[in-house]
Amino acid sequence: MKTNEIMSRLQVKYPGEKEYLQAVQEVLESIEEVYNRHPEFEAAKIVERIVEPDRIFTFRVTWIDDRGEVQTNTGYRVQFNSAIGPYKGGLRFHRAVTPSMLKFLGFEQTFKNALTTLPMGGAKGGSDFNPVGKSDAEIMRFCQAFMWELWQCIGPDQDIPAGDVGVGSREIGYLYGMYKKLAREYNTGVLTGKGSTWGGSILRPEATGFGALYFTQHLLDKAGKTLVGKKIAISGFGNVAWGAATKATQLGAKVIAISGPDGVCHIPDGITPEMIAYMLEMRASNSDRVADMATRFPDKAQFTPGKKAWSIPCDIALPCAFQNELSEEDAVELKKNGCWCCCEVSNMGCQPGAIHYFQHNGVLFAPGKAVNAGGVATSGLEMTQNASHISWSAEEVDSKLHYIMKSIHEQCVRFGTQPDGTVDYVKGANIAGFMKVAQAMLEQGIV
Ligand code: 2IT
Repeated sequence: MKTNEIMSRLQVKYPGEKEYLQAVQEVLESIEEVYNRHPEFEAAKIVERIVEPDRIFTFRVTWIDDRGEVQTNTGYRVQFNSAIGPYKGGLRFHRAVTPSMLKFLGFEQTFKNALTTLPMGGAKGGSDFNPVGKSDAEIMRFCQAFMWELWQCIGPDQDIPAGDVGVGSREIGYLYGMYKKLAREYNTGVLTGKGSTWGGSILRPEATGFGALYFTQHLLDKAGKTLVGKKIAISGFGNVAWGAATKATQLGAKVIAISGPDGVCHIPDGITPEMIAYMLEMRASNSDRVADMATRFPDKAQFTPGKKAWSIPCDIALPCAFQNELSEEDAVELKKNGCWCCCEVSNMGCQPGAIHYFQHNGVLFAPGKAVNAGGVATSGLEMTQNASHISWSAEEVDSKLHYIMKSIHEQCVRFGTQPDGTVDYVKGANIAGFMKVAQAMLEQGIV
């Protein structure tokens, strides 16, 4: 296969699907060489098949806002690939959601899930519903209306959604409540990220951020460094940023910045447990404003409007917000200010130019599909607990999460070690994920 030829075909077929084409290009560039050593992949047209979702459901979601006005949004579920297990992946509620965004996320999810060591296929879904400024009652009515359509596409052995941007445990609660009413099925395994008293796994809320820091520890260890005393800049203040800030602080690092769409909060002495707890309140308020942190803790945090987390000098950058949030310009500024490591926690958080810059200027870099896989891995652990009607302790879940992140790091090293001994984590993650899915597709014939 030739990446350029496949990309040209996809560009004609899916013009304007920017995020999807970007995600596919990154994976194909990484795997081309290995792929071409396997004529059996070529014969079964694995690449042509793996870049296409199995199916996409699109549906209208109509609901009534607090003023009594009728509102209409669009809902989607992209079932991308089921070669290694049932469809699995989150739901994103954000005003910018498009089929392109969900296709990129479903494609990434397929390889990420393969890295977790657990049997899960890839999927993603969501809606262009904008949660910013919505009341709790509006969120509930929207979730119920969304599930009215979605329930027919999902099931505990078929497709298991979870949260993503704009969907946390509150939304999963409303979605699950409606699913039960419609399906008359009381198997908790249909969604993950549930509340801990009704089937949710302990540590699932923390898992993406915790897993990201465990991965970072392994990466630093391999490079002969440690987290202790390091300054960390985090973008975002949602669920993922919260988990990352919690674990980074526990492990002895200092989180000196968090950010939002309105600007950045500089926290020179490092974030405190009270401030970390306040991140949850900020997320629950649906105001999408990080400035509130500086208002609440004026002695500790200084807010600068319009600036990103990447403007604050740090050792390690952890993008935890949204795709393409870190540009090449940001990468240059980070490096100039002393940053020497970037672990991508958001899905495709770094633009291709930023990754290229990091990799060619001595900045350690690891991609989201490896770094953030602890979230979906713990969803997989939640599915296991649901299927066997048991509940594991925090210690049990944490040790399994630890083991999984170690294994993901090992897979990256195995497939990504370069002739000079350094590790290309992008290549490593993409090849490891791809080989597993491709091999499964091959063994299951032309379907
Ligand atoms: O991007 C992701 O991996 C998630 N949003 C979590 C998906 C899941 O099914 O837990």
